[in-house]
This record gives sequence, C-alpha cells and structure tokens, in this order.
Amino acid sequence: MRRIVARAADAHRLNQAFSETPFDNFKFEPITEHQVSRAMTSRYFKDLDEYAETDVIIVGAGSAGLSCAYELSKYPNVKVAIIEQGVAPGGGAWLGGQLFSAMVVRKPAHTILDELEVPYEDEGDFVVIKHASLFTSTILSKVLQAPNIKLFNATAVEDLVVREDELRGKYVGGAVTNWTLVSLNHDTQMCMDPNVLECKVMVSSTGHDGPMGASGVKRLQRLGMVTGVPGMAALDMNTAEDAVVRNTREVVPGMVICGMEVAELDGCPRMGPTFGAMFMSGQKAAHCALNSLRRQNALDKDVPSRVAVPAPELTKA
Ligand code: AHZ
Repeated sequence: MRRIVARAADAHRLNQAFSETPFDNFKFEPITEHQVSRAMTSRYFKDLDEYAETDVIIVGAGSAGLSCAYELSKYPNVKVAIIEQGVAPGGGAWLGGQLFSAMVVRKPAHTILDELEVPYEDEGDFVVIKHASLFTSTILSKVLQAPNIKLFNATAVEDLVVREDELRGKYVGGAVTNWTLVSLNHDTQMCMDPNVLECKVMVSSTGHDGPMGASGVKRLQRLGMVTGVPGMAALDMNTAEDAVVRNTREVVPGMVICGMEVAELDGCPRMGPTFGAMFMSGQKAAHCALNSLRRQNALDKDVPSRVAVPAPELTKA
C-alpha cells in the first residue's frame, strides 16, 4: 500500500514538472476597449484622408497588382493606394493550377523571386516554388511594409472618375469605391452612394474572372473609351505570356492595364498556371505608370509637381 502511495506521489511530481510551460502565469499589459477602437479608426481615417489624392491607384491585389506595387515600393516619393475587393489580398496566387500547391514560373521571370528571396527548384527553363502561398505571402509582406503604399482591402472599385481636357482628351482621374459588401448588395437596398479617391494614374489589374473581373476595361468599353473587350482566348502557354507582357500599357490616358485584364481586352490566349507573365506585366505596369506621371508633370509644368519621379529604370528582362 505504501509503495502505491509513493508511486502516485512521484507521478504527481512528474506531472507538475512536465506540465509547466514558459507561458504559465502570462499577463498582458492593461488596455481599454476605446483605446483599441481609436487605434484602428484614427489610422484608417487618416489613411483615407491622406489617399483621397494619390499618385497611383492599383485596382486588384493579385499576382500582377502586387508585382506592380512591389516595383513602385522602390520609388518612395510616389504615393500608392491598392484597392482590393477581397478580404484576403493575393487574388489567384495562393495556389497553383487546379488548387494544387506548387507555382510554376518561366524564366527569366524568376529574377523577381531572387530579389524577394523566395526559394525555388530550378527545372532548367522554368522554376517551381513549393507553394504558391510562399510567393504571395513574401511579396505581400514587402509591399505592406513600404511606407509609400497603403492597401485598402474589402473595398471595391465600382466605377471610374473620367474627366476631359484639351491636352489629354478623356482621361481616368480616380476610383469610385465602396465597401465590397455594399457593392454586392446594390440590388437589395436603396441607393448606397460611394466614396472617391483621386489619382494621377490608375493601374487596373482586376484579372479575368470573379465577381468583378476585368472591371476596369469593361467600364472603359461602356464609356466608349475602348472599342471592345473580346475576352481571353483559349490556353496556349508559349504565346500567352509574351503577349500579356508585350501588351501591358497605358490603354487610355491615366489608366494602365496589366495581368489577365490585358488578355481580356486584347483577346490574347490564357496561360493557365504559369505565373511569370503576371510578375513581369505588373513590373512593366509600374514603369508605364511612372512614365505617365512624368509626362503629366511635364504637361502641368506651371503647377508645382506633387511628385518628383526619378527617371524610370529599365525593367529586368
Ligand atoms: O479580387 C480580385 C483579385 O484579387 C481583384 N478585383 C477584381 N475586381 C476588382 C474591383 N475592385 C477591387 N472592381 C478587384 N478589386 O483583382 C484581383 C485580380 O487578381 P487575379 O489573381 O485574379 O488576376 P491577375 O491578373 O493578377 O492574375 C491572374 C492569374 C492567372 S489567371 C490564368 C488563367 O486563367 O489562365 N493564369 C494566370 C497566371
């Protein structure tokens, strides 16, 4: 009997020794609920105030939009707002094809992976990242840290600001926005008016499908600013990726398009699950936007430039 009691005491001692963790008796610093509320709202509304006038608005934070934002993070005096309708930025870049994990990137687009320090397996003419989310989380972390960039997610671009002057003709001058949950409920409620952010250049990277895919070029078509949006053609990896990068451009004054939105406008083939064109198209779009800013600053030479944009560097081939 005494032996049994002694063993039970040993077990209790052991149990105590092995159930201790470095987090036992952990205690947080004090806080009040209003402090939490003000910490969030004061910053959000300060950002809205600051970005009511911005240099660049990127619509859509998929692989093309994020690559554009990453390139623009190298120009700290260019103010950039990203507007993403989803709660989670990243678009289709959290997975590879058919919801598989690996992400395939054709060379030479792997140079951006080297820059971001995203590891990959080298397969010769292409590389493979073990999980698409590794690319997306890494580029997001760089973009979100950049002091010149603000992401407004859960926010949809519902329409464009379009103005006209003698120098440029019709040009895009901003984004008409609303909470995405509001945008998706216009049919269920009375009029719920939007907010507006002005920009000097918009980069539209809204992809090809989803509830609002290719919304930028579709709106331009309804406004008569582009003639048609035929939609992407059938899959052909070899021609698709070159075409998307080649056709990335300022399609009307003040609006650059990139990523799969280019294929929607120009009827280029789709590439399926190879992502190099998205990276390069996004990076090229950043340089098209910088060129547009410099051109506009030169046109507005009597007005003091809000941004001093340095000469663009050549995109890495
Ligand atoms: O939520 C959308 C997504 O994150 C967002 N978006 C679309 N319309 C919007 C709007 N306001 C705000 N009106 C909006 N945000 O835009 C993002 C588009 O990302 P994506 O990954 O769909 O497009 P992408 O062009 O960056 O990358 C396409 C990737 C594809 S599709 C494809 C194929 O089907 O063949 N191949 C590749 C590599």
